[in-house]
Amino acid sequence: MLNYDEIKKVDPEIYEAIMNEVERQYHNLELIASENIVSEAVMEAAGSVLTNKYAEGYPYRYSRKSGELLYRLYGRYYGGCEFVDDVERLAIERAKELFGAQHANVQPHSGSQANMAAYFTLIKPGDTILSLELTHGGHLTHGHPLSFSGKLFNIVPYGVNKDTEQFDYEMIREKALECKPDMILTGASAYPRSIDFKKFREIADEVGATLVVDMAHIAGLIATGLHPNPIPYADIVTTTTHKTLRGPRGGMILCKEKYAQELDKWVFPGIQGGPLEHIIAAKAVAFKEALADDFVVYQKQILANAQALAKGLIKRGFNLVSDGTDTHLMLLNLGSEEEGGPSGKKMEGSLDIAGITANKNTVPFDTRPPFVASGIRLGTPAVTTRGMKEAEMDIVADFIRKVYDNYDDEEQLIKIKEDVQALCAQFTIFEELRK
Ligand code: DSN
Repeated sequence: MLNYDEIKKVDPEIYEAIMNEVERQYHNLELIASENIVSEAVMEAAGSVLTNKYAEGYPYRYSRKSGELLYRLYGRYYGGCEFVDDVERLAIERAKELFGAQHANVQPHSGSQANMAAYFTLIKPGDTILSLELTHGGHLTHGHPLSFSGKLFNIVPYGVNKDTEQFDYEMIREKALECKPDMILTGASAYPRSIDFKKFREIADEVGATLVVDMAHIAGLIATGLHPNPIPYADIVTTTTHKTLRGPRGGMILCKEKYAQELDKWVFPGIQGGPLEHIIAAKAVAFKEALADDFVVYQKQILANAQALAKGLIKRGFNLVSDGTDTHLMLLNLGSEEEGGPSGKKMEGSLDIAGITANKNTVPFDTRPPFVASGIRLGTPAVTTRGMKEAEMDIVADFIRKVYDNYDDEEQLIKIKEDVQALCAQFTIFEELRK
């Protein structure tokens, strides 16, 4: 049972901030596509005594003679690791089972660190990466000039087709033939369509590149077979564990056995020091939940809700990038500055006043800068965890239309908030904490 009595006594200021966040999460409609609400079991593991333990190293090492994986042999730089070894081994085994991978490293503190370790395993500074442009749905670590990726590697971006706003594999192939990348990177933070990893593998093979897939957003869909699995095609797959996968905030890397030792060395000691064993325990719990039969029911509902929300928005006159979605997320295209109407930034602020949490996002070929942007990204993982279904998604689409129609009218936005909160109150969370 969740209980924050000790924090209340020891540090009332932090207690107050946490309780304010509890109320915010309870009352607001959470539509940020990369967020979710973890189970109490995941939270308990994340808040456990494992936070006290140093465990630099790994719970196993390879036999020099046979190359065979041997557990519990001199893998750590600290004593007393026998129980965190159990935790990390369980997380590794469950991750491998969940995605059908040969090797898993569950130590990356984040998706960014997972990506960094993956790149360093396959390529060296100065090498060329062909990756998805940020403004077309890519991620900062896929080559933005301010990220390590853009600073250390030669980045050649690919985008979506202007007409379909979807990947055009022939266009990507031509780009690859032109720039001869050392590595091709796919996966996205704001691409609503299914990705054909087989096609990416074929392109990589044709130009002699390695292939990395960042599946962070769609990991839950992949784990349940609702999106094609990149494992058979990619040299290395990276992910976060907290999005559709519904685990704690953190990262993970999956790869073929031939990269395992090099990759592990890049995570530790290459990039990180001591692993966060309490978070690794929470990852293990989340993986167990994801291996259970009802997780596929949850993921199917995420998709059904995304379809219902997209339909509700289109019905109310909105344009969606690529006209819809195959996944948990969609992008509202609010139009350019010349067309009038709110920017992504403005709409994000108006939604916030109405109790709806979402984020501004560039749309393909956006003419506004990323911090202003012409789109809003919406996702259904968190509302689905709360228990909402298709009927509620139509109501949510209606809220969003009302916010759009009144984006500059604070009084109206506050009225909409009352309805938003009434809907959220029907799908309770954190009951014990709020008593
Ligand atoms: N920042 C994450 C997202 O919102 O998609 C990606 O890491």
